[in-house]
Amino acid sequence: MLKPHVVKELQRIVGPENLLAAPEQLLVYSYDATRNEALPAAVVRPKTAEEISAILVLANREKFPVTPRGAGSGMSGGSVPLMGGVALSLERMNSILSIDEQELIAEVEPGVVTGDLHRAVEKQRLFYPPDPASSKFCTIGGNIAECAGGLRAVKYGVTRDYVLGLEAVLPTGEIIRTGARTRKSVAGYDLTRLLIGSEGTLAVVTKITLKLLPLPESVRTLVAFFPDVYQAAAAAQRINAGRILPRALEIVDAAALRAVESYLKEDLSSGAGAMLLAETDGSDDAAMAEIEAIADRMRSSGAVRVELAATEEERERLWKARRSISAALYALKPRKINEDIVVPRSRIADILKEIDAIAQRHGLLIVNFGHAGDGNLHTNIMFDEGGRSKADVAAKEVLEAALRLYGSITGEHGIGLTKAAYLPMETGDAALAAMKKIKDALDPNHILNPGKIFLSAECGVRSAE
Ligand code: 2HG
Ligand code: ZN
Repeated sequence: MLKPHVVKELQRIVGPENLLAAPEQLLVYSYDATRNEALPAAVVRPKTAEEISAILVLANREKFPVTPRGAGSGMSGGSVPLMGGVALSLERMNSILSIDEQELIAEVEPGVVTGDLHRAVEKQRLFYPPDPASSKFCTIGGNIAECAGGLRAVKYGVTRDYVLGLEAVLPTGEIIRTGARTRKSVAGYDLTRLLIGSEGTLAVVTKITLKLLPLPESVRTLVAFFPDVYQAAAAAQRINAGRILPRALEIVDAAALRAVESYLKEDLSSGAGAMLLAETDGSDDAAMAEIEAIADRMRSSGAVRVELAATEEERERLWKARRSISAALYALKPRKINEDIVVPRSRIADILKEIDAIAQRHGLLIVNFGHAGDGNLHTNIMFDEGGRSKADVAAKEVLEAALRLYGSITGEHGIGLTKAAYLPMETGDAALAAMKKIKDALDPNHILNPGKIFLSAECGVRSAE
């Protein structure tokens, strides 16, 4: 509960119509794609950095938590208002402020839907490469908070590689500008990179300067089916090592294929044991030559069927299937823990074997799909209601296996609340302590997104009143 004078003050800052407190409204802002949930005491929908600054100054004075929120499509609980308090929705800050064709930059507000930005810049034959599978509904602000990766990271990198500068409000209310509007700048510490991927714990980002590229002239897409996921992984590894650079290289195992086929009610694979989806881009000739080279490698690596998408509709159909897997898996079991481990790209088959052993040992269904081009696998541990504890043990073993192979516990979804207990396994104590010092320095009262990244007991979070 917030004290009445706090509610009044919040109403004054954002306008009464932008403070929501009805139970059904609170519910809408209580969860994300992990299905974790916690009710905020109120939701505020500010329009400007100045309003956000005033909210955060008030939060420090009155000691209530503030949890920033984009579209709520996150996969690690980052926007769940774990400690109650105020959910700060950036939905009204959703303008594409400018697209500068001379400088190849765009300036946007955090609430812009990523797919809308894609379309807007593509109209001007420009290209914003980061493309999370959720691009239809996720927002740029959330992408920045988690440093989203997505389908084109293998060639083009992740969100952080396209952010030149930010405007952000620090937890104590100061409005800062980081980075520059130029391609180069090394003026002082790189606060832009510090804030990207900080999961809404160090600042609320209010404006983003993005680097754009020229839109590639041509795109070619192919799908290949394999008898099993190990052959698909071996083919992906050969492509990764083969001096060709697709812009996407996705792997999908048999269980994920079956799930998405029944979800979309279409037969993509004629019962195949795994699928690889590859895409190239560039000039007409280059995109075609590269996709043919990839098709050759798929065939010689045991693909039973290799098909080039002949039309834009066919291409769309393939990507729709890929983007639907996350939702489709709920058809297999009512609950899942979805991981986004990363391993060196030459170790994909090795990690799949380890995961298979973990699944066998615990008698669990574990589904794998994801970004084979960058070694970032979505390992989904499926379970029935009541089966959580076994799934948690298996999840920890999956993360340990990734680390043993010199990988990482998260490639693009972030630590949030779902992986907070495991972060020390990857960072070690000294690096974790350094991260906590940064948090303490910028957010001395721990009002901004408490309970995320660090286990709440460790970071001394105060709970909501
Ligand atoms: C994807 O690549 C998303 O589809 C979601 O990152 C992954 O649900 C998942 O495990
Ligand atoms: Zn992904």
